[in-house]
Amino acid sequence: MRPDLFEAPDYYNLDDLLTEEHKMIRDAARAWVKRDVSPIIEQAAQDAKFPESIIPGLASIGAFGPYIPTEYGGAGLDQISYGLIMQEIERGDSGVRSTASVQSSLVMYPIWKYGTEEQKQKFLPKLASGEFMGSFGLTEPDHGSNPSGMVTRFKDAGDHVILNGAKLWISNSPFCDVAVVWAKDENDRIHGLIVERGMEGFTTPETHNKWSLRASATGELIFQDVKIPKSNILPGRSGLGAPLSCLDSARFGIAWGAIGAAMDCYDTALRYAKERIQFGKPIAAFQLQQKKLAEMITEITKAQLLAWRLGVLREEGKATSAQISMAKRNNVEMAINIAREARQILGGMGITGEYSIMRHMMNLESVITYEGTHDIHLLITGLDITGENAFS
Ligand code: TGC
Ligand code: FAD
Repeated sequence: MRPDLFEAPDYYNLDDLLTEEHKMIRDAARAWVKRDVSPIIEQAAQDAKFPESIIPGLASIGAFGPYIPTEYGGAGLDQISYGLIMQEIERGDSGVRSTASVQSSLVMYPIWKYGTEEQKQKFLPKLASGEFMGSFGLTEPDHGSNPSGMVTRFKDAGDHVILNGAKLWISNSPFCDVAVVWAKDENDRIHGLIVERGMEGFTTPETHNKWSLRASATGELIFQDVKIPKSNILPGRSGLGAPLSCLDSARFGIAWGAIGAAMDCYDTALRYAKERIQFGKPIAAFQLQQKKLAEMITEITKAQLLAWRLGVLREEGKATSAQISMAKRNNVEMAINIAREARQILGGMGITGEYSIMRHMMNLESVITYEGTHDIHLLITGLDITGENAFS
């Protein structure tokens, strides 16, 4: 891959809306991605291998638990800082952002929100430092968009419970130390359980042959009569709302992250268009290419404004789940469209690993599907504005 020459677009001077601290955090994440992610990420994607060497770096920029209080090892930052960190990481690669999203919003968040003090002390500092890596098991082979139908179950057995079932499409599963798993009790009520590697009957086979998120490890979580101490059940909330509240936090991060992928594609295409000569002039001089680039920067700017406003609302505790859905849906679609257009601007070069665009484009096919598909987010908005439930 070529040297990373990324320069972030800021067409509407959105930096003016950020504090000095926001900019400092953003710039530190940006510098780390340029130094430690860009040089290795193409090879990692080609090899379909998560680059575990970047785990300490992710921890050092505050990507593991940006908004988790410092007393538990988190960075104690606000929601805009969290968003900016996700934006910068996904500028490098959506798979790396996935690892950070899962660790922060889907593992640390539920332990922090719904765990006991003992669970928080035991797991959060190690997850924040990257000593422990986590995964989140909601999706099952037969229950993706409809997690309420899950069949993974546990039974009371005195001082412990016995867990049986399987989760599919689980980011970080092949190397996770702990998994926050959602399962039904004997009364059909959903609870979160902390499953630890080494527990007998717990296995995490990797899913191979993905054409998307190749630098992120995806796999299964399989439970065959796994004995889980009752002290590993999250007591603070039960029901589907518990995992869905974690998704709110992760979807918020994706709404910002997708902007990073789009910015990288736009910046690459703009630079290429100015340098590539055809018919005696730079292709940037042709109206057809200008249309593509002008539309890209317009869509990126709109997405930046949406994400920033959502960050303010979330910080004030006012953001609704439906508002988060809208931003996730809009910004991921924006990014995937930009990746496709940017790929065309590079012509044949666009399909190679010399440039990041095709990798972003393939990654975004997962991003538009996980954390609620594009369709599901549209239906969430539909329900919110009409009051009519079109899911089932
Ligand atoms: P529904 O009846 O609407 O809701 C059940 C209960 O949950 C409450 N609720 C929420 N609570 C918090 N946050 C939200 N976003 C919530 N949405 C709903 C709701 O109020 C209700 O509470 P209560 O107290 O009345 O019981 O549930 P439903 O079964 O009709 O489903 C609704 C639907 C389809 C929107 C939901 O199931 C959904 O979002 N499906 C998509 C599944 C999904 O997003 N899976 C993601 C798996 S994790 C992942 O993909 C990680 S990718 C790795 C990475 O991030 O990088
Ligand atoms: P389905 O639910 O079977 O959907 C198939 C199609 O039907 C979609 O187009 C969908 O939009 C449509 N559809 C479904 N229901 C409706 C409806 N009511 N109305 C209209 N259309 C509908 N999950 C986790 O729990 N943890 C993870 O860490 C995780 N990581 C992932 C990593 C990757 C790379 C991928 C690809 C997925 C990951 N997922 C994870 C799972 C992800 O959340 C699911 O793939 C997603 O929720 C969709 O579920 P599904 O794939 O079963 O598709």
